[in-house]
Amino acid sequence: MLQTIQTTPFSDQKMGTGGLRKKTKVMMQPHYFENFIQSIFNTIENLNKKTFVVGGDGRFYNEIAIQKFIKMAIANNVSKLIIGQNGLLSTPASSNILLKYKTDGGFVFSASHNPGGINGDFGVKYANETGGQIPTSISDKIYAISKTITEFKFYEMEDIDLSQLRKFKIENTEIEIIDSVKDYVEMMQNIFDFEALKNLFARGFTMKFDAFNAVTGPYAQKIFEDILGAAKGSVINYNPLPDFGGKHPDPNLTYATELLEIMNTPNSPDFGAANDGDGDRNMILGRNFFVSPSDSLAILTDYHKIIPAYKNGIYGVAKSCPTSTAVERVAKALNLPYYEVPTGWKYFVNLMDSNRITLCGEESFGTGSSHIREKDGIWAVLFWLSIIAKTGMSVEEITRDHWKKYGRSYYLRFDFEGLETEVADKLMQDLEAKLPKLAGLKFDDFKVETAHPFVYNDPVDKSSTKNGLIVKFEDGSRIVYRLSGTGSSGATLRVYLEKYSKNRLNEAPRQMLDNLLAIAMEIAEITQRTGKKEADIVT
Ligand code: G16
Repeated sequence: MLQTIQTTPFSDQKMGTGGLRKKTKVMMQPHYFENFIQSIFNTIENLNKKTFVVGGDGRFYNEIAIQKFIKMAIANNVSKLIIGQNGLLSTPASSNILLKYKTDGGFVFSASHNPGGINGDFGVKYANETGGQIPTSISDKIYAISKTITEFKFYEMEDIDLSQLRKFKIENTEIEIIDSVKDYVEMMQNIFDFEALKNLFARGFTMKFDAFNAVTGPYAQKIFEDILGAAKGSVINYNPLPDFGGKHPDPNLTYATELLEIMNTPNSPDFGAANDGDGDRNMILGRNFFVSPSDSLAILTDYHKIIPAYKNGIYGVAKSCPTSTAVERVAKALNLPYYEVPTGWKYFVNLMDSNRITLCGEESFGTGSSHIREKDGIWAVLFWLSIIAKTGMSVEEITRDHWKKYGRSYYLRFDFEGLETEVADKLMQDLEAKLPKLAGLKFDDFKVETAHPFVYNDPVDKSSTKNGLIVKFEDGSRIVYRLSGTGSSGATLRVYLEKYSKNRLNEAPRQMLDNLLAIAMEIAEITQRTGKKEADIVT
């Protein structure tokens, strides 16, 4: 039965860098989710002609959110929904389906790498027909509507069984429940040389992939174990669970403890990797060896010609501003067009759509290419496995070889979490005001060359975005300050440090960056303003 339900607006439904992300309990408030979805629907014309892809990473509230979404889509007369079996779809799989079947948008219910459960986070990622997350112009519109919304449409009915692959119609809405994994696997088979990868595993190569009990388990088991022949048990924590089995599905040195323990033993597997909750982020490990995401992007770029999909060349490459400059050196050496964009995958999308770039990546463990319009965790793993299969080198050898050729960007990110929003905003404002006075100043051995906000002028849509503050030193070292856009409460200050060396290749990053960290703390008055003497998380 169709219902129009009266509601009152919420004031906090502004999307961040990864969609709308909130504490699960905030999302569970009566009408909170419904208001947001209706606000999106209200920005879309001719819903009766639109098809949307729908899925999630399996976290707590996923099932309820999907059922609500279906009922609202029917009530809003949406033409068709393509839904992942059991409500599961990784973000990259959703982007692929969205593009492959030429649909009008996609919804992934996930708070990405943030923890799940009733005391964790929940989120909505909304992509449009580009396959990527919507531009700011649209999210601003949705936010404006969410602040004045007075009613939403709902179709009262029994929940739908999402466990069977089938196609049916309710009122005017066609619903198709599809295999969540099949199209994604086909896409990967079209990009990589699966025969070469099968041979690698046939030769006894070993790996562990940690899916953190989130959405990538079924994708990873199918690809690595069933198709490529990796030993059973190569994929750990493969079962998507509502609370991720208590794990924090953030693939980095802080949270991937189980995998790190496995990889840091003398008899470890040859290769280790992890993906985040919704499968768009990746971490790459060798035996007792970590590859920084910035280096990973540079290395993949350098080796692109060995991958069938890129063997005839790539358009260009891009990184987000805080990502290290390693990839810039590769782009220069290979004579590739190179771009630096603000943090947020959506900024890469225009560059991909206009054939300016093929590969791109971010320090925040995201790497991808124009095969879809999101970053892609399993794609990055297959790319690394392909390099190993081709060169016969280990992860560590490949990375050290890269440093020998190009020099090394020592790189770390320091996160100061749980700050009061006003304190964090004021710190950034005051720092920005101070930047012009920093040029020419000397801190220890570091002389400031330039200090300015990062401003990006999009070459395609001509929009201008300011995000982050950069202090660059004469030796090429950089400090970048930025507030996170993916938190669910309070503010997180991120401080990104980079120091380049052509010859010193074997130092511990922390040692190389300690002086710079002290300078970064001093310039932004971090301790005085936040009370924190050190970062909460270092990655
Ligand atoms: C999202 C965006 C990424 C971006 C990240 C930044 O990632 O999709 O492009 O790098 O946020 O996070 P923050 O603003 O906290 O630094 P995800 O994986 O959370 O969707």
